[in-house]
Amino acid sequence: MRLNLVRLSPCLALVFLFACGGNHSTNNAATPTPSAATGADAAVATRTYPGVGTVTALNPKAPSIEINHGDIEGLMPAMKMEFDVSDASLLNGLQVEDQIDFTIEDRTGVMRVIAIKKR
Ligand SMILES: [Cu+2]
Repeated sequence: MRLNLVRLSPCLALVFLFACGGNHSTNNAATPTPSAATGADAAVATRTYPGVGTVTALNPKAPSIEINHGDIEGLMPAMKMEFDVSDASLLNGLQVEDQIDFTIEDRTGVMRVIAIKKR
């Protein structure tokens, strides 16, 4: 029994890694800017992406926002997901169901929303 478990766990770890590979954040890490992203530069490479979507939840305490968003070219397909926001004040005046334009900052795979505008 014990031997079986020991042999299984690395396999399970791999399974989880591959499962996570479907996540868009892994894609980001795999597509650094070809020219500038080497060494220390890669660690601070920051890109921004425009998005459009519908607010599905607001969490000013995190602060974070859940958005049902459309395709974000070069970053991820349409989905509903939660984003950290750079400042809780970005959520001021927003309500669930609001249509928004927003900007995602992607810092080497760490994403957060840095701007939100109601449509
Ligand atoms: Cu997403």
